[in-house]
Amino acid sequence: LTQDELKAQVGRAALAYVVEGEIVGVGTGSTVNKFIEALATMKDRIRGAVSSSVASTERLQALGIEVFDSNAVDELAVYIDGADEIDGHGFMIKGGGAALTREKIVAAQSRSFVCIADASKRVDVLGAFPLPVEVVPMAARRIMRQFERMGGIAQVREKEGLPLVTDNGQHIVDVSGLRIVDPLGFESEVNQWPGVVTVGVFAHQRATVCLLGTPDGVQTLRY
Ligand code: DER
Repeated sequence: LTQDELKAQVGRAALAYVVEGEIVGVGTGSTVNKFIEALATMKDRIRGAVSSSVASTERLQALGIEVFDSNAVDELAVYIDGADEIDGHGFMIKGGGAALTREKIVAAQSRSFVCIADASKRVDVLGAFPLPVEVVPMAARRIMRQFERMGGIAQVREKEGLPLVTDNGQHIVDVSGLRIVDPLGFESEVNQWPGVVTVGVFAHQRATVCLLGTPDGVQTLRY
């Protein structure tokens, strides 16, 4: 099975967690794109979606699925999203797709978080994937120094030679070389550095279920 087929496999498997007649929380990324394609097959049996990015909103709307503003709904039953890494507790590194802020917002208003990922995302300790951190541009340099003081290697994410600008008009710093042994503590610590918008550690908003695509089929991990 190619990685693309593994993503399609878990994208389809996630349909089982969508509550009919309700609004579903939808994340961002190539695995979520497979879920969105699958979701279109049941679009008449859901009310619509709350989206975590402009990119996902456009894909949902192109398939005839109504997208609601996050403020228009109370709690969502389920949020479906991918991850760059997920550990044995359901703690994740996210933000590879630069949508981490809105992803964490929609995850926070959802009662359950179903992570869909291919087996390559499963790790014991978070940090091999460069940690995305959304920052207010004027604070980038100081934040990068603070990560370097903890042994990280920080760089501003670029797109076509300029700093990438997120849906929220901010920049992203990617930090490699970290070994995050206490995701809850790390997320709380970095969250309160001045200028940090969102840190891509999802520990307080961890997954409740992970559908892991493996060559032997979909593994369901619960946390
Ligand atoms: O940016 C994100 O958080 C995405 O969900 C990312 O973590 C997963 O993207 P992928 O499904 O394209 O690997």
